Amino acid sequence: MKEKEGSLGLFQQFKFVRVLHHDTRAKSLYLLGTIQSQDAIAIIEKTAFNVQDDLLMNNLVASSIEDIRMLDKNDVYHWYMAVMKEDLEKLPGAKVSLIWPATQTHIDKYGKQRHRMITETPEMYRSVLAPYIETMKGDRIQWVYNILSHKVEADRIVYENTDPVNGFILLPNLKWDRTTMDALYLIAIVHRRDVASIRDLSKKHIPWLKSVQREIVQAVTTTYPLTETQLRIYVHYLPSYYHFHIHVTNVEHDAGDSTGIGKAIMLTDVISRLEEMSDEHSGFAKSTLSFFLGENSELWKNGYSKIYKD
Ligand code: M7G
Repeated sequence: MKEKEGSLGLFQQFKFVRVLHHDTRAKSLYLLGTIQSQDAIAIIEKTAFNVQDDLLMNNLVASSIEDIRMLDKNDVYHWYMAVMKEDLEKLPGAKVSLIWPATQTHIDKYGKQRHRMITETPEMYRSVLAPYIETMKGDRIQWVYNILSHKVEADRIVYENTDPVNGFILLPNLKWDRTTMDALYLIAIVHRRDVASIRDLSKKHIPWLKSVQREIVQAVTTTYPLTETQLRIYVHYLPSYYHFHIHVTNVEHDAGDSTGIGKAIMLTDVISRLEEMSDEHSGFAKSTLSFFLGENSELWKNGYSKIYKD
């Protein structure tokens, strides 16, 4: 195993404990282990084909299949198992992520679990979610502050508007391999710290949201070979991290639950819902919002399960 940037040591120390989840459709594996007696999560996923690579597309079979064995054939149908060529720079076979030290919230998030649909009224938001959000600030979003202060990932920034109120940083999501254009996945993290989720958005934020959307489109379309209509720009409710951020993916990318109903809301829909609100002071704090929630989460176990009681 070869590793760059000095993190090989961490993987070598990973002691397997149990499989948290095996997603056969996304071809990814979530493992719980320990490193130096602290919990660690390793996420291993097979990479998508890089269809932008001309060489690969010109002769996919000759250039990328190293070995092949026929399983069977029937009429015009032939099927095989194959060994694909791999190369760490141009054709990496897998993307691996490590969360260490991992908290119980991380373990709950990545473990296989059943889900519930929550219909959250403004009152439920105030009594259950708002106090929970307070516990999810600080250390839990240190990675966000590290990005905003250019401490880490600074060389990856695609675009930045440095204004402390209206500005944001656009950079690759850690889920993107930074190569496969069909799987493009960026994230825009706002500089202001007074918006934890869409619940904090009201009509006064409309001009700001519109300018953020405009700047994202401008930055992405000038940096990558994509047009505005090839982008899916959306937010999560519920997000995992309570500092306002916007997801930007290639519309072709299947981001699984991330784009699912009950979690993803298009930014343009957020803006137009705000525009339709009649009262100048109204916003999402007064809306009823529905979302799905994992049964392993604290928010279900110590929050919404007590309200639903079923
Ligand atoms: P979310 O809606 O709060 O969470 O989005 P979820 O989509 O995981 O439910 C946060 C997004 O930020 C996710 O898509 C993460 O993949 C991405 N992300 C998380 N971390 C810890 C990092 C990081 O350190 N760097 C970058 N670039 N992206 C991250």
